Amino acid sequence: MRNIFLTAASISAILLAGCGDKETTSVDTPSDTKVTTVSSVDEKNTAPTPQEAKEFLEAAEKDIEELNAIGARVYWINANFITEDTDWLASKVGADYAKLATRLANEAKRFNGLDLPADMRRKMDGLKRGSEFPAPDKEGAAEKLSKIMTDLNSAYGKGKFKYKSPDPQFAALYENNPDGVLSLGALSDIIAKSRNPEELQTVWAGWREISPPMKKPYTEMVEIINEGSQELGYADAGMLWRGGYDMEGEAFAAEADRLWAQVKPLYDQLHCYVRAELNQEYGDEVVPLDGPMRADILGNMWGQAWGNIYDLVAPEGGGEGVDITALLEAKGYDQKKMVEVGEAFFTSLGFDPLPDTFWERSLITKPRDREVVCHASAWDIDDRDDIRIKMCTKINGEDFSTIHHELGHNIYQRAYKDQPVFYKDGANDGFHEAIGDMIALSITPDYLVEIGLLDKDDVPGADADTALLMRQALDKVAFLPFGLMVDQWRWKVFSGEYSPSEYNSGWWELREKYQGLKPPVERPASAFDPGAKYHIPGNTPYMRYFLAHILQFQFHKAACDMSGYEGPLHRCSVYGNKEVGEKFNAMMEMGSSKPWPDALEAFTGRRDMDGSAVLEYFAPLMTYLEEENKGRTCGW
Ligand code: X8Z
Ligand code: ZN
Repeated sequence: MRNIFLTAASISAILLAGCGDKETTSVDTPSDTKVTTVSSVDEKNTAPTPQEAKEFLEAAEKDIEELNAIGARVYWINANFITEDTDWLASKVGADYAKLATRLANEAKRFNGLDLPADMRRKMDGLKRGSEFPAPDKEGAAEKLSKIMTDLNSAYGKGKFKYKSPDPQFAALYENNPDGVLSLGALSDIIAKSRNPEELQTVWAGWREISPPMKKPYTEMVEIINEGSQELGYADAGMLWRGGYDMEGEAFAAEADRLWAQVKPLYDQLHCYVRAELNQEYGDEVVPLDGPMRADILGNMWGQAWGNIYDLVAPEGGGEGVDITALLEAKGYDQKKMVEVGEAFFTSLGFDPLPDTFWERSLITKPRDREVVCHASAWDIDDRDDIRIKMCTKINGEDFSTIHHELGHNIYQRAYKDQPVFYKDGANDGFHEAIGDMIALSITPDYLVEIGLLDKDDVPGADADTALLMRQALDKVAFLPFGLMVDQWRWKVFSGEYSPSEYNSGWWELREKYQGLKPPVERPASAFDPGAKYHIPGNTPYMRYFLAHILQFQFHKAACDMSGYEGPLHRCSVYGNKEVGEKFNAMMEMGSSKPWPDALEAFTGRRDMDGSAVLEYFAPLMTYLEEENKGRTCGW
């Protein structure tokens, strides 16, 4: 995906691939008093006219489109073939983006006092926000920033750790790889499937050996983008990021806290239950019942989604739920078939099939012979129809969901392709992340029967609801505090509340506070554990995923209501419902042309983000968890 995106709605559109989408324009216009740059337009020193504003926006749009045409392709090639040369190219084009964003932000300020039509004002405000990673307007700053960002991204993509597992279940990881140098995909397989705490700890700590060298450049990057943000009129880069939600930055931070408070009781119950179950598996030494859990025993490299330990925490006597990995294997699915089935969901809603170029140009399996950024992403190369995904897909349930996630980005990108480049973006960045996830919530047992993955006789009855919900909660509920804490950390880094010497301890302070997790082993002084999570070196803001984990349930509920469905939300699938598809498209084709509450209202009828659909979806599980946790001391 992108490395650098300019926030100016459009600019970002450019570069960003689905995994990252840029933010929308903002009504939270910073004051211009701190701007030091004198643009060429300013030099004219004449009062601008609406006609000049119109011409400026037209020229800006053209400049952005021209750079996008090159930038998107350069980033694509860099992410698909990481070499010295493609890094050089990406770094060069990133600097061009940074300079363009800075220039346009400064020039747009000339029109501040002008009474403009709302649409033109929105575009101007978007341009004035510059980019999420703004370079200060001084010689060499854009180049330096872009090189740091490119190098961080590529360093993560090339990360490896040498580890030879004695466990025969991992023998396949060493075929054609006798040295045992493992990349993230293989290390993640071990974290997902090993039940040996020593092995888990070794692999967990081993992956984190990739990131200490990132700390110095990351620190330099923070200084540069803070300076750039100050020139744009923000106190620091965190204020700039929080200002991207059609409301004051302070109000947005409060919104995030409010949403978390709504869903936290559900997380607390899940944490309590999972800790008790893992205690039974591993004993008091590994999982003490009165403190945070070890982050390496939850089936995921970052402890952000826990579905891979379902077998350890499955509710007793509640049926098995549905194991999608087993179904995919049983029916002989390959990566292409998984993507085709994802596509078919969208076409069932009335969306056009993916273009031939999607199939010709996407990357859906991990290449053996070159370095690629494996972290899944979706791309919009020409701002129109050349949409693609890039994903080192594994044949399992987790990646089946991720395919829907990525296709959601592509479908959104195509839906807003007729918007001006300024508005080729999600209503807010959480919307972009929520589209495909909302579709994946419709992967119910009945739906699986309809597409031939599950036999009719194997549809679990109502007695399996707890099991079905447990599987979902392990991924979706467990994610919520992680989704929140990543940018709580970055905001504190940007504001200086965490100094470089506190980067790692601050990370763990928040991991414990929000997730109730701790490292399995004391962290060395050199550790930079945030750097071992893609979005930190990949420089992708993360609050979007927290918002998406709220919004996708809001969308799902609205869609189910629309379809006239009356049963429990977790059994609802809107597969094949054209009315839902039409309304979904109406929201998406707005892009970021209107404040996000307008888009939310277009689909759900309400204007605020709200966690009550999450609570409704998981209500039967909450009852179960509370019952199971009776007599236990919860919390950490
Ligand atoms: O990064 C992603 C997507 C691409 S936008 C695969 N996600 C976050 C992550 O992996 O950390 C989706 C869920 C959260
Ligand atoms: Zn995404």
